[in-house]
Amino acid sequence: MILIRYFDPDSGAQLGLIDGETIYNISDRFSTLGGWLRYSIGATASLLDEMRGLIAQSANTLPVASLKSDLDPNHPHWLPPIDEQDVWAAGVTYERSRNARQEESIDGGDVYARVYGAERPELFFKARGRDVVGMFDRVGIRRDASWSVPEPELALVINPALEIVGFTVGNDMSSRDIEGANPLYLPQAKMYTASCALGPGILIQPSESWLDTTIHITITRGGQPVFAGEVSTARIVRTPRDLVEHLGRALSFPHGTILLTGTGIVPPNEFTLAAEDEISIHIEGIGTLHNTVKIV
Ligand code: DO4
Ligand code: MG
Repeated sequence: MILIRYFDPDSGAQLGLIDGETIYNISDRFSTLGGWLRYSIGATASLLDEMRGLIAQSANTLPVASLKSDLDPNHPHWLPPIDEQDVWAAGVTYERSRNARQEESIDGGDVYARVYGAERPELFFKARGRDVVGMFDRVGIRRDASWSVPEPELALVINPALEIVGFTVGNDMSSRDIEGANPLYLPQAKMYTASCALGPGILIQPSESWLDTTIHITITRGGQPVFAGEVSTARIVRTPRDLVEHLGRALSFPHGTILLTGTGIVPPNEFTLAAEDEISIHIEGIGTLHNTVKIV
């Protein structure tokens, strides 16, 4: 079952559950994702049954197909599946990410080799919830970067008790030349306008294991594919609990949080994104996140 946020022209941001081709509005029970995450504390075993109960009671429904892709405020459209939360990210959790970062580093990138095998994972702040881009919105590439890539990532949805209650699709947009010049430039390579996309919705699946799935990405330019890649989540070298435990060791999340879990797909070194490129990230079992690139 997929939990979404969407915009309704008459009533603003709404929460809904998707079952089949129908959205069941649950905003009279939960007005925010933060409220839903707080409610889920200690309730993970019965969460899905309770959501099925809400679907059975919902009198307010609309077809999924009625959510427009142009984000026109006069029509219902998708919103990113985040509100009061912030987004955090883990890095160098796949061998492919470690190798690519060592290649892009002007000094050989020993730090990436060290963190890949270390007990403590790399974790960094990615975006405020209000800055996250949703389905069909535009992601940014920096105007001062020469080498920009998307990072398609499985994202964990975490409640204030650090319980993993679901998964969504994420894009950790990155400037490889800026990070490659010096790892201390990581915040500039990773945190800028429209650098984080999430969506289309949250697969409600309380779990201590990785979703056993494949992440796919396709990038098209002028209607032609210019890059495609895929990776299995079985290739992540950390466990979800390891990442969440480190994230929550000395930091609390009263509204919950979303954690990107690292990329295992890096385009070849000669590839860089351009304005108007179309990025589609599909995670089997969750959905497909579509975004267009803009320069920021
Ligand atoms: O070490 C820099 C960032 C790593 C990252 O974002 C990733 O591996 O996905
Ligand atoms: Mg990343």
